[in-house]
Amino acid sequence: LKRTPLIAGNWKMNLDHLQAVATVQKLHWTLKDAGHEGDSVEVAVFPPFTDIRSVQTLIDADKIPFALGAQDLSAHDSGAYTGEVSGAFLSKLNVGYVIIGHSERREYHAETDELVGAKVKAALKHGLVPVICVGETAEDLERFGASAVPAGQLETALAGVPASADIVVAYEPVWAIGSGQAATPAQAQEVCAALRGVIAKTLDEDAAARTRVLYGGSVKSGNIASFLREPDIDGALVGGASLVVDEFAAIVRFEK
Ligand code: G2H
Repeated sequence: LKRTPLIAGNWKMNLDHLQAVATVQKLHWTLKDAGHEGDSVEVAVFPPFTDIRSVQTLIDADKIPFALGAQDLSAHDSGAYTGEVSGAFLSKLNVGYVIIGHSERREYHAETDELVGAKVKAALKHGLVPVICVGETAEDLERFGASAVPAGQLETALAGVPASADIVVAYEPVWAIGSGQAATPAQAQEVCAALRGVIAKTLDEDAAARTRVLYGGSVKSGNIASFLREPDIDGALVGGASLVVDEFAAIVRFEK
C-alpha cells in the first residue's frame, strides 16, 4: 500500500493574514517554477485562525493545490466557550486538517490526553482530519525510553475512534522541537513504527497500513530525505522551516 507523503507547514503564531497570502502565493510559484508536480507529495499549510479565510479564498481562486489546516479546535460544537473555535466553522471554510495536541498546547494550555481525545472526536464529527501530535520530553526519554510516552498518548487519543476514521499521526519528540537538534532517522523510525502498532491495536491493521505517520522537530531541507527513507515515516510536520518559502519548497521537493 502506497501512502502519499504529507509535508505540513505548522506556522504557529507567525504571519498575519497579509503575510499569509503573500507566503502561499510565493510558495505556489516557487514550486511551479521548479517544475514540481503536485501529485507525488501532498502539501498542507496551517496558518493562524485569523489567516484562514484569506488563504482559503486565495487557494480557491488560483486553484492552488495545497491543503489547508488549522492549529487547534474546540472540543465543543458551539456555545459559551469564549475564545474557542468550532470544527463546524473550520469545515465551512474548507479546512481539511487540524493539528491536535501539539506539545506547545499540552505545555502552555495544559491540554491532557483526554482533552486531545475529545478534540479528535470533534474533528472527525465535523469532517476534519486530525493531525494527532504525540511525543516525549527529554525527561520521559531518560526515564521510559522513546516509545512509551508517545504510544500511551496515542492510545488515549484514539479511544472510541472508529477504525474507518481518516487520521494523521505526528511524532514530535519535545526535545527536538525548535531546538535545531532533530532526532536521528533511526530513532524516529523506531517510534513511528511503535505508533503504527498502536493504530493496529486500537483501530485495526488496515488503518495502520493506510494512516500517515509524520515526524516533526527541526525538520529542514538538509534532513528531510533521510527521514522519508524510513519505512514508517510518511511525511513531516515542519515549524520554523515552513516560514521560509525557499526552504519549505526544498523540503517539499525532497526527492530531487
Ligand atoms: C515541532 C515543529 C512543527 P520545528 O513543533 O510542529 O516545529 O520544526 O520548528 O521544530
